[in-house]
Amino acid sequence: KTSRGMLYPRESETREVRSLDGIWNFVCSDETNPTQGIRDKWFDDDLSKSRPIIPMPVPASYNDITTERSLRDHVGTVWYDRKFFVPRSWEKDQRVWLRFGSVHYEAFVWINGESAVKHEMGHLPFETEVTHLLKYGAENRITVMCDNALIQTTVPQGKISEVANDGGVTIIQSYTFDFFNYAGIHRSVHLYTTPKTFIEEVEIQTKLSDNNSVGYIDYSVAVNGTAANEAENALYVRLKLYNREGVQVVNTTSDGKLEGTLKVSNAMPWWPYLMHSDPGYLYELEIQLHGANEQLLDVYRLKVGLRTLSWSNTTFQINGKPVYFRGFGRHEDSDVRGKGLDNALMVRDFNLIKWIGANAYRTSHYPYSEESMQFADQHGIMIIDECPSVDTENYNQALLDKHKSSLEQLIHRDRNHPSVVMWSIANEPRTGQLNADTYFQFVANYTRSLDSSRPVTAAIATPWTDDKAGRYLDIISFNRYNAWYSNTGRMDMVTQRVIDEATAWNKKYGKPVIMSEYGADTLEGLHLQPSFVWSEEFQSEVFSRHFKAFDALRRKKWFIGEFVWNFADFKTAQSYTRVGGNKKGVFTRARQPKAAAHLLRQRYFALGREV
Ligand code: GCB
Repeated sequence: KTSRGMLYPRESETREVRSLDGIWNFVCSDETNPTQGIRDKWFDDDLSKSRPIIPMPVPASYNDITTERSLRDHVGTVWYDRKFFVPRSWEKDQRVWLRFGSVHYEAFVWINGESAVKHEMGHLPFETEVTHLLKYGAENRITVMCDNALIQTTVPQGKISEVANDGGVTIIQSYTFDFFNYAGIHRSVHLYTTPKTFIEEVEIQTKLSDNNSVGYIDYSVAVNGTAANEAENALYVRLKLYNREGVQVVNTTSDGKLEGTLKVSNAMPWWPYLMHSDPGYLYELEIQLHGANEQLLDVYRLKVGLRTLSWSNTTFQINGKPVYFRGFGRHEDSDVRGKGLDNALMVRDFNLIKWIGANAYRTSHYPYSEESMQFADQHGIMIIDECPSVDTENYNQALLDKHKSSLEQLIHRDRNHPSVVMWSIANEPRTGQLNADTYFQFVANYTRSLDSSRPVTAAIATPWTDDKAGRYLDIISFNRYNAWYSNTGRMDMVTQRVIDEATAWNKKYGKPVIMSEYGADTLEGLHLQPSFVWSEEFQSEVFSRHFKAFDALRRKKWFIGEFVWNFADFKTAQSYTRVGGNKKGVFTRARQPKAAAHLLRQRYFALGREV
């Protein structure tokens, strides 16, 4: 089943948006009795009526807000609620929608005690119409139950077990992926209105003429609501395109159809950062929905970047020019708020990305906020957009269905972003396992059936000799930790091994190759000369040894990118290999540079200037 709607909530002449962000009431359920709240109908009344509540910020992960280990490590359900008013004016000729940017992992939502929506999967938005559930000109209550349990058929997978502890038994959540399983209401909660008949979906595809002087925007609009059913033929759209200076460059109507192509002369192409003096150029597309008698029904605006993607067995091109990716794997992660959306952090991160001269990142290992995707569009940062499948194993049909659903939701959400240049269908799946072959054939083909305008990749760590998934990909990405997980400390065993492995992947599949992860854990301020694991010297030296390999590889056209692991230090589950988390960041968790950042900056700017 494909999702519908999900346009980013934006105000317009016909739409209002209200945020429900703020401090909510919060209750943590008993781990051994996770369904108690459902049985006892906690959604029927204020959570604060019968039990002690803690104040909880939204958006934020709940794990690191209090000082309690039990909440940080909680497994199972937690509850949130809050009150809000809905103006009387929303009762007439409107629909009201409730939209969550993301809740990890599973969400159940009630409005005034009535079930409103359920959603499974973190990092992806969901919404529902709540027109009929609201009290207008009055106070309302929203209740959310969130469940963070990961099992073998969730994306990502995890395992739950009962283990004896000092006093009895305890529930343990285990997972193999290397980042903390933060949970809660991670992104903004919005109420927004649309007219009764409204623009439900907008899909665009852009391309440029051969000399990049003319842009084309294929658009298709889906309409829903009363008039859509009654008089579909009377509906049409008027499209106006404005350039960045606000000058209207196209104004056209669709004559009874809801799709067509706009032609933009003297086009300003969307270019990646440092590839042009004016990267990230965006137009604004205004979509007006008109009904019978030319009545204006709805207006929605969308940023559009004009660019062409093309790829072959040897290259990847934007607007006809070969692209070499230089960037990072990242995480949405920071002190206190965990994976909660934070505008200050997001803007700081983009400033650092530009400071260091990167032109790309991969949204390892799940979809990032819509706000950050918009920011990447604006700044010309290319995104390899990854679904939440990480460390996939024990392939089964239920898992496949959910994996496909995660891609459907991701592509549905992100297909209009010029910054998104590739889909990553998994990180480090166990692609040596027998069933991996057909499993990834299904996943890759499904992805192409949803969007054939972008290449498909996956970040693979299985040795190339054993891998069974690469033949279904357009671009091969591989993760490898020379001098860290293999041949620890051996600086003399990096360069040739990187060259050999990249070459072997290319030989095996005949596709372009990216090194999507390499790096070393580095404790800021630890200095050891000659370099020694965990020191700043070590990280810098590991980088330089890789740079040598990349420079040799770049002479072959098929080697198209290098991504450091990781942009910044981040939290993980507790383990003896992690000192306060994964420290492979080029920046600290507080977003300050380590020594290697300065080295990387020299390289990334030099690479950026070459094009
Ligand atoms: C990997 C994973 C990444 C880990 C990294 C590491 O291969 O893709 O999630 O954090 O290695 O540092 O171990």
